[in-house]
Amino acid sequence: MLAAAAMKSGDLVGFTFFIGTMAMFAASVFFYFERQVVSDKWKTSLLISGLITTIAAAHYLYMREYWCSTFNGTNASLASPTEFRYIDWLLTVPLMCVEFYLLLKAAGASVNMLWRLVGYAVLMLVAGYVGEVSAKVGHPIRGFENFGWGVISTIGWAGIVYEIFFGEAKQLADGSSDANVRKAFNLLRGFVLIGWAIYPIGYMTLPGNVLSNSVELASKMNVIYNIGDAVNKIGFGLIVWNLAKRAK
Ligand SMILES: *C/C=C(C)/C=C/C=C(C)/C=C/C1=C(C)CCCC1(C)C
Repeated sequence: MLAAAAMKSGDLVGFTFFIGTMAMFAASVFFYFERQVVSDKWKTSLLISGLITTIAAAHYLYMREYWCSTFNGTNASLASPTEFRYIDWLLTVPLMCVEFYLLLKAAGASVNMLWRLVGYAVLMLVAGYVGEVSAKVGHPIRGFENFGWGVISTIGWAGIVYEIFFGEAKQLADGSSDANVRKAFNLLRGFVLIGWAIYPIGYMTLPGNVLSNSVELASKMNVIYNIGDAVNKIGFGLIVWNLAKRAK
């Protein structure tokens, strides 16, 4: 069933779904193999890196199928694989929170901190999902509604940013005696601040939102999301891998 949808020529978005699938698979293989040779201390972290890209790879197979089978030849298809996208994120973003927890565990990270991060992530994603669906139904205030849910979602993201730039996570990292941990923490939180900002830009291209040109395009948004996923999921994993490689 997965192989049924051929990519039609001119489908640039479908192309990015294909590349995304392969990049996520390749990154997964890399993280699993490298996990064998790093110090025991970071094996769980590398396993999580691999799970993040594997979950994404599986969802990309479905999203690619969905996209390619509904593509109408003009790149103006409205059929965005919203459900697969958000199920993927609902699994992988909490796992990224787990990466922060594992990184700071030796410095004293509490399970409470992990739950706070996961709670913010769930708020961010549930509000984003509702907002994206509201952009599809086509009632007169949908742009307003879509924008409003985007604002609520941003509060969740801001919670995570607060936690790692000012909250408990930051304090723990500052207190860590391991310079490699401090460095990895700084890089990972840079991804959350800058890399994750790619997603709201994609969201704002939805019909009625601020970057929309009022044409019904789901294609721009999906290209932006696909770039965001490649940067953030593989980038996050590589930082954890680099940390694990340096550890004695
Ligand atoms: C691997 C997937 C990741 C790292 C996904 C991250 C997603 C976001 C940071 C999404 C954020 C959003 C907003 C901040 C506002 C608009 C709605 C969202 C869900 C696109």
